[in-house]
Amino acid sequence: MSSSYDYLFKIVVLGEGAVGKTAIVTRFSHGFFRTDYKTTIGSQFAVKNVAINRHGEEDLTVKLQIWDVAGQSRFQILRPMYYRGSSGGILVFDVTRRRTFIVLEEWLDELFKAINKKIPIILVANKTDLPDRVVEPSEGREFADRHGMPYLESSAKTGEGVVDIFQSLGEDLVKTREKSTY
Ligand code: G3D
Ligand code: MG
Repeated sequence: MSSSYDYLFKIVVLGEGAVGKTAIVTRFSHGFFRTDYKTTIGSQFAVKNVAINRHGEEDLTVKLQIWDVAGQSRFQILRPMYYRGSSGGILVFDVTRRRTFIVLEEWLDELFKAINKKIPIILVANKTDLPDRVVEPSEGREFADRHGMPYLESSAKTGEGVVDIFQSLGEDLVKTREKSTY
C-alpha cells in the first residue's frame, strides 16, 4: 500500500540563502530542477518516502517530511518554530561561496538551541557542477568528521548525489530510532 509507512520523520534543511536548499528538495521530491521558483517565504515542506534496507529483512518504508527553511536573516525569528520536533537535518553549503561554509557552525548552534538535543545531520556540499569551486572536499570532510556527521556532495542541477542525501539520512534516522526503542 503506497500510503503506509514504518516510520515518519520530520527533517529540516538548513544553510545560508541561495546554497540550493529548495533546489535539492525540489529535485528529490519532484525529480526536476527549476530555476524560476521564488525565494522561499518562511518555510514549506515536501513529503516523500524512501525505502531503507535492514540487512536480510524486508525494506522499511520511511516517510520523510522535509522542511525547507528560509535561510535569509529576516526569517531568523521564525526558524526555531520550524525546527521543533525534527528528527534529523540536512546542512547545506555552496562550494562556490566560502562564506556559506564558514557559517555552518552558526546553523548548527541555532538548530541545537531550538531543539535541545543531538539529532542525525548530513553535511552537503552543493553545486559541484560549477567550475568555480572554492571549498575543497577535504575541508568539507574535516568539518563533518569533527561534528560526527556524514559528508556528501551534490548538484541539484544535474541531480547527482541528491537521492543519496535522503537515503543516507533515512538510514541514520532508523538506526537512531531503533537504538532508542530497544
Ligand atoms: P536556497 O533555497 O538555499 O535559498 P535555491 O537556494 O534552491 O533557491 O537556489 C539558489 C540558486 O542556486 C538558484 O539560482 C538555483 O537555481 C541555484 N542552484 C541550486 N542548486 C544548484 C546546483 O547544484 N548547481 C547550480 N549550478 N545551481 C544551483 P537562481 O539563479 O535561480 O537564483
Ligand atoms: Mg529556498
